Amino acid sequence: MQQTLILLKPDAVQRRLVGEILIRFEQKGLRLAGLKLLQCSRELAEKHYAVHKGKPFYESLLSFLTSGPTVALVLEGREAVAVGRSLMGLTDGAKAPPGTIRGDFAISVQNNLVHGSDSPENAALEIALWFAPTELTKYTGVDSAWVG
Ligand code: D4T
Repeated sequence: MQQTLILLKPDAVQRRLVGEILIRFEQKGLRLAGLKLLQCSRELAEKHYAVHKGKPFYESLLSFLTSGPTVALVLEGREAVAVGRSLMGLTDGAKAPPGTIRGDFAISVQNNLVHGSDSPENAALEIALWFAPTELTKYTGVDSAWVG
C-alpha cells in the first residue's frame, strides 16, 4: 500500500484548520498510519526543504515552517502520493482550484497550509525524516474491501 507524508504546516495549526483538512484526506479514503504534533527544528526544516536551498524564498520558508507547531501525518492508500497532491491543489493558493484544500482555504504561495510528498521515493525519504519506525502503525482497514 502506498504511503505519503503530509504536513499540516504552522498556518493550518494556528488557523485551527487541522480537523477541517484532515477530514478531506480521510473522507477520500486515505488511512492514518502516523500522526503527531511537533515543533519543527531548523535542522529538520533544512533537511525537509534541502531541494530549495539557494532559492530566494528559502530562508523565509524555513522561518515559516519553524514558526509554530506542525502536524505530521503518514497517510496510506491506493495512489496515496498522487491523491494527496490532488486534494491539496496547486502550490499558489490564489491559483489552486476551489474544492482543493489550498483552493478553499489559502491565498498565499508560502502560507499554503499543507505539504505532500511528490513521489513515492520522496515519500519514503520524508517519512524517515519526520517519523521513527516505532511511531508508525500497521493495520488492516476493516472497510478496505469497500473503499479500495
Ligand atoms: P510543498 O513542498 O510544501 O508540498 O509545496 P509544493 O510541492 O506544492 O511546492 P514547491 O515544492 O514548489 O514549494 C515548496 C514550498 O515553498 C513555498 N514557496 C514556493 C514559496 O514560498 N515561494 C515560491 O516562490 C515557491 C515556488 C511554498 C511551498
